[in-house]
Amino acid sequence: TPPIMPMAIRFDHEQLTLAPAGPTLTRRMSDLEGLFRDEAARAAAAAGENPVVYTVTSSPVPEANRELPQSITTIMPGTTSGEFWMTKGHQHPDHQGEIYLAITGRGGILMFDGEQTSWLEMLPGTIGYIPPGWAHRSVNTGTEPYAFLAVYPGGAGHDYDWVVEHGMGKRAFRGPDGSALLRPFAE
Ligand code: PAN
Ligand code: ZN
Repeated sequence: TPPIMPMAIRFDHEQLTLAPAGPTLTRRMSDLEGLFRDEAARAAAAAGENPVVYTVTSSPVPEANRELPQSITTIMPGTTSGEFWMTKGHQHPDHQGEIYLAITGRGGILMFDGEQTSWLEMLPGTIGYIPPGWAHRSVNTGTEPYAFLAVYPGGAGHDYDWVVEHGMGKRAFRGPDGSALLRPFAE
C-alpha cells in the first residue's frame, strides 16, 4: 500500500460525517449480547425491532502502527431496563492511551483498570483522556444522539474479550432525576 499523504478531512457537524471517510460500523442490539445487565431485555429488543445502538465512522487513516487514526462514534439515546445505551467497551492490548472530544449530546466515559472505576462526564467541548491500561466504554446519558471524536494510535487495537472477562466495575443507569446513576457491575 502507498504511504498515506497529508490530508484534510471535513467534519460535518450536522450530519456527523467525515469526508473523505473510511469504513462505517453499525452496532445493533443483536451485536451487544451479554453486555447489558438485563440480557433477557436485550435479547427481546434484538429479536424485535433490533434498533441501531451506535455507529462508528472512521477517517481514511489506516489502523496501522505509527498512524494516528480517528473516528466519530454516535450513540443513540435509550435505555435497556434502565441501563443507558452504550458501546461494547474494550481494552487496548498494548495499553495505549486515547483521547475523545465530545461533539454533541451528553454522555460519559466509564473506565476500568481491573481495580478502579472512573467516570468522566462528557459535554460538547469536553476532552476525555483515557490513560494507558484503562478499558473504556462510552454511554449516552441524554435524550439526543451523543457523538464524539476519538483519536488513537493506529496499532491500539480492540480487546473486547477483556471486558467480557473483567467487566467494567460499574454500570450507568438512568437515575430518578434522569441523570446517570453508577451501580456496581454485578448488582
Ligand atoms: C473508539 C471505539 C468506539 C466504539 O473508536 O472503538 O467508540 O466502541 P467499541 O469499540 O467499544 O464498540 C475507541 O475507543 N477506539 O479505540
Ligand atoms: Zn479505544
